[in-house]
Amino acid sequence: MQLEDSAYTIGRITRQDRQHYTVITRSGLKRAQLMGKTRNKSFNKSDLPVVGDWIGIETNTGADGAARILQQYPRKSALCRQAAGEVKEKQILAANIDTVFVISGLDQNFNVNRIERFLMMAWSSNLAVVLLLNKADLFPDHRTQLQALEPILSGSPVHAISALAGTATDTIMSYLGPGKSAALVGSSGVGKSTLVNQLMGTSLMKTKEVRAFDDKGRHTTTHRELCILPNDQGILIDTPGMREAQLWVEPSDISNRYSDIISLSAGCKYSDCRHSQEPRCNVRAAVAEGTLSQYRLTQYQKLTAYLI
Ligand SMILES: Nc1nc2c(ncn2[C@@H]2O[C@H](COP(=O)(O)OP(=O)(O)OP(=O)(O)O)[C@@H](O)[C@H]2O)c(=O)[nH]1
Ligand SMILES: [Zn+2]
Repeated sequence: MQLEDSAYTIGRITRQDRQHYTVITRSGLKRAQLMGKTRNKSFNKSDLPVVGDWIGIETNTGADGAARILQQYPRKSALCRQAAGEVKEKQILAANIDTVFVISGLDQNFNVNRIERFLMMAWSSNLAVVLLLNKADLFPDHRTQLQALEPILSGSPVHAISALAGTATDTIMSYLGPGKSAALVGSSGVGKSTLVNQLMGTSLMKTKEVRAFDDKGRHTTTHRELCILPNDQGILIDTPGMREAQLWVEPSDISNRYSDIISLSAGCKYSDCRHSQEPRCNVRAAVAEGTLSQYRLTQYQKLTAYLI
């Protein structure tokens, strides 16, 4: 790994527009660009730098003001999904994050299946997930929604919040802090921008020049964007509204998360047992005995259905 010297600066990508990047470095925000050579070298699109990645850029920028990206550091984690389009391809939504906040409205946006898909996207990326149910100011009684979610949460924490009323800050901050990064995902209109505005407070205005603003001067999510929260409270990566989470599931994701079911399945009569109708299924036997929950098995079966 090359260490920082006067010709070389380390930074973290805050924003990406195709091969153009904004990078936060010790000396402020810099523009950076991926060289054709690096682009072609990357066999998989998912190897290219994304928001949240740590990179090394040249300190002196070119005539166009953009520095060349010289190096990309290995990711400690990545939030993945299947890229939209015909080709089956992995897409990285955010790199080097500790937690995924899945945000849903308590209003007509509330949809258990959709929420479950977002949770599964985080689980299959091997990331901790926190579910935020927004617009609680409009739905002070949200017991029905919480009950409907009970089966799918698998122990993930859930919080009813109001981004608009500004009551969410303490909840969000309890998962963040110095050196911590989280990504915010959810469908359009659930309140992601409202929440980011709330958390960023006045410092949002300070970074105005690198943000997209709508005609009311609010922050709008048109790109994935890394926001540095004030007072060293951590980092939040905002993502544009997604209609649906298309999952990207690899065998290792399943074996990491469901090692108990995989061990149990060694005792099934058939080695390719799907643990649904097959006779002498050791996994269903564990459910019948109460040592494995039916929900956990159902989630496992749903995730395996997405295996690439
Ligand atoms: N009542 C209420 N309205 C909210 C709350 N949070 C957001 N809204 C409203 O919901 C609408 C959508 O909020 P946004 O923050 O733009 O949603 P978004 O998730 O960023 O949407 P995209 O940018 O399309 O992804 C706006 O009119 C907000 O004022 C809340 O806690 N309570
Ligand atoms: Zn079985």
